[in-house]
Amino acid sequence: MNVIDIPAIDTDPFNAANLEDPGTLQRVMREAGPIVHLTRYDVYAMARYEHVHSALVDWQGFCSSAGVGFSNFRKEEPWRPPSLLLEADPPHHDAPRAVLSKILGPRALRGLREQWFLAAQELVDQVLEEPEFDAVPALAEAFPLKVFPDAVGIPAEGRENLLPYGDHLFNSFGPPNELVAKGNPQAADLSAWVNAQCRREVLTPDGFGAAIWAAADRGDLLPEQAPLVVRSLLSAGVDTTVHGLAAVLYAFAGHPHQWRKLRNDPQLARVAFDEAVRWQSPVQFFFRTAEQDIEIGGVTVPEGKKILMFLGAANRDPRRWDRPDDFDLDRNPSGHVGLGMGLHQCVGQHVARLEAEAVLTALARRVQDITLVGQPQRHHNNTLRAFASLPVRVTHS
Ligand code: HEM
Ligand code: OVM
Repeated sequence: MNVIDIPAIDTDPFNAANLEDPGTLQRVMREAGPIVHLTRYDVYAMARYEHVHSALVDWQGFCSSAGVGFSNFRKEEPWRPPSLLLEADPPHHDAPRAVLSKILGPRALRGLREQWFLAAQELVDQVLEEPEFDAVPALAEAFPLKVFPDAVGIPAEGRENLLPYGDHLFNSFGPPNELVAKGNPQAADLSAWVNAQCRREVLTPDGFGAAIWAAADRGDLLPEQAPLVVRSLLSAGVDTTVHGLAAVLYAFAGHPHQWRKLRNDPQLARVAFDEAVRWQSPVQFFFRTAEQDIEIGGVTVPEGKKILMFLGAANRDPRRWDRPDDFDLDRNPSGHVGLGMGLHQCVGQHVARLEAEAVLTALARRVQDITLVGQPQRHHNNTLRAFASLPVRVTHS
């Protein structure tokens, strides 16, 4: 089989209708075959769990160093210096990855647990003073912004730049459409601010940022790598958890029976977070680039071509998941690809889970019912399945 035999799909995954509701396109792409050709952009795409999973673990065939967005760094100048983690292959990927894995690992996070649980209780107590509120600003944004920048160790000033920077960065992994154009005028200023927060002098001595610089002192990183590794935290660590938390709050607001399960057994908080990440897939896709001509499901993708890996579609593939569209705490969501898989699997996942666990535990203590009192509003982003607003009403003790 050659290119002309690969199912062709002309739909734009990045148009407003598909960003608003990607379910139909996800199904069409899964049903069309193991790999499809998105003719509008001349890129390939995979949407079935089996194939997305195998490509994610095959870093030699499907490389990241040409960028994990639409733009091919071998042909186009990247808009910012490439990430030493996300946009790198072994052997360059190895040292930065080893450093961050340790700094963000479960053992290292033990020291933050108590603090973050207290911060979540405080925030929840304050939010519950009103019976109705918008859970996006009040919880999904407020909690990560309350704990994460402090944990990295950046100064208080300018933190309002974090979400706009992430929003533009995640848009920039898509094609150069109007969402990217809308962010372009601010991109240089936001980037300059973020880069300035990665300098050793501005970071507090006890945070993740200082730990990265200490790794450079030990020789685990080159000194010039340290600021870029700090930048990865500020790039990937905020918007993702905001929309991850929004996803789990949205899930519970629409599934009162599942909320009762969590209340009866708050230990389910972690499963709930992973199930929400599977169900919503806050990061919808990343690209890879074919390192050589590569065979997938009987067809050949030519060397150098970009391949979109539709994490959100794989996470709802009925070939892999029973009743994939149900949010259900009784299922085992492990193996979902919402945090990636293989070498690049989210190095911040323990941070994300700890944030979610803190917020859900604090809510489960006090909230009997959480229900939507208006239509949730989506925020359109080329990569993120994001929320602008989640109006909820709660009854609580
Ligand atoms: C990698 C999603 C939270 C930092 C990834 C990848 C995904 C992902 C899908 C894989 C990228 C690939 O395979 O190309 C998410 C989601 C999150 C989340 C859905 C929250 C719900 C975080 C947090 C941090 C973080 C809190 C930082 C503290 C990173 C970094 C990478 C990464 C640095 C690159 C790792 C590498 O290439 O080795 N994340 N992430 N993420 N994530 Fe996360
Ligand atoms: C990075 C980075 C940026 C965005 C996302 C991400 C989801 C990583 O700069 O390393 O992972």
